This record gives sequence, C-alpha cells and structure tokens, in this order.
Amino acid sequence: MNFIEETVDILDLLYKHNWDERNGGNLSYIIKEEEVKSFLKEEKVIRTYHYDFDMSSIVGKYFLITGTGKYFKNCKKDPENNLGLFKILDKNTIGLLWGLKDGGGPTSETPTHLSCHIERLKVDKEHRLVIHCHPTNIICMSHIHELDENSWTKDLWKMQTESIVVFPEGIGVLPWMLCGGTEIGKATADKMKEYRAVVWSQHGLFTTGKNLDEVFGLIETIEKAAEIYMKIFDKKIYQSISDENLKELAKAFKLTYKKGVID
Ligand code: 2HA
Ligand code: ZN
Repeated sequence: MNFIEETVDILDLLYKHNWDERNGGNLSYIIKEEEVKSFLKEEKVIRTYHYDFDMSSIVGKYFLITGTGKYFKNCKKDPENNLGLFKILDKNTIGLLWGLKDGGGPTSETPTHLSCHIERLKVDKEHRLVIHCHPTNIICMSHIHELDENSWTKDLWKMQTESIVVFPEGIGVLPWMLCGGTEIGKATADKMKEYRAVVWSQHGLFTTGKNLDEVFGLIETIEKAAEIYMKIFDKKIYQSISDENLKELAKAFKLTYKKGVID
C-alpha cells in the first residue's frame, strides 16, 4: 500500500467512528522524499498558498493534507479530489504538487497543523503526523470538566489502566478559541512542546505522532477514557485506580510520566 492508500483507510475509520462528521476534522502527514519520488513522475507546482507564520524549519518537506470543506467520508473513494500533496516552498509558501483536483485548497486548519509539525519535530525526530478530529466524549467532557490540564490528565489516567501507558505525558487543554487561524495555531503548537494531544474545548482534539497507527491509537485511547468518564462521573463510585496504582503502572512500564499530577 502506498501512503495515500494507508491514509485514506485511517480517514475512513475516523469517519466510521463518528469522530469526523460532515467536513469535520483534518489530517497532515509528512511524506518521505523517496515516497514522493516513486509516486510523482515529475514535481510541478499546480497552485501556491501563503501563510503569515515562519515555516523556515520545514522548507523542502512534503505533506499530504486534507482539503478544506472536504468530507472524510469521501476520501477513500476519491483521494485525488479530497487530499493534496504539498511541498513547503519557502518560509511563507506551500505549493500543491498533486490532488485537490477540483481546485480546492488545503484545510482551514493548515496554520495549526504546520505549527504543530514545527514544534513536534523539535522534540521528536521521528514525528510525522497531525490529526484533528471531533470525538464526542472529549467534546462532552470539555463542557462539564474544569479546564485544568493536570485535573484532565488525572481523571483520564484513572478511567482505565491503559491511559497512563499510552499518554504518560498527559493531555493539553485549550479553552474555546476561534478555529481556523494562526492564533489558535500558535496556542496549540505551544502545548505540543509538552503533549502529543491537545483538547480544543467544545470542538475536538489535536493529536500528533510518528505514524497512522500510533496517532489513531492515541485518539482511540483518549476518547475511550473520556467515554468511561462520561458514563460514570455522576454515579456512585465504589472503587477506582488510586494514585499508588498509577505509580505502580509507571514503574512496571518504565514510564516517564507528567510530574505534578499524582505526586
Ligand atoms: O475542517 O474540523 O476545525 C473542519 C474542522 C475545522
Ligand atoms: Zn474541527
């Protein structure tokens, strides 16, 4: 399978999980030069797009990016209209090399995506992927839970044994902000210095990682913890995972976990 086939499989799964209704959600994936070379006969810039933030550190890199207004539901049957392959041409310009055949542009959240890539590459050389989606229980939780990150992290860790193992660094949380611009992009990227997952209150989730399986797995695990939270938070609790249990897990799995949450 090539990178397009692998990506549309994941977009399809995200849609089927009900995390990307209508045109909700977007994805951007760093594609290796050799993969681009074997996919495109020649590199020709079809259209360019300009952004007012500094992309110097990623100039020359290739990105597969979902299109603005496009539906994840349709990506698998028609990748060439719904996705675009871009190259970062200079510090403010990206060029379309393939896709978005009907003339569309990259996702409105492109500033946030590229800002997150820039930050994650500073802390993880293997980083390649950003996925934004609208998982129901994460959105629910952002209505009824205080926005403090340590408190979110602790509650999600305590919902199921796997949470601290999958996201030991915890979860970032932003209050409601206007989406689609460079300001929310900066705020999200700033959180990405520390976290691979950031909640956009009353909107959804931004997640990052090395590959499609890792990021999809991160979304599944976080959303499942939020689902358990929503099912039990107002019930009488008889027993739960204690701070001591979380420390036992951290020791057994040799986790470097976020300090200040359980100690
Ligand atoms: O592109 O999800 O945040 C649709 C969105 C915007
Ligand atoms: Zn969104």
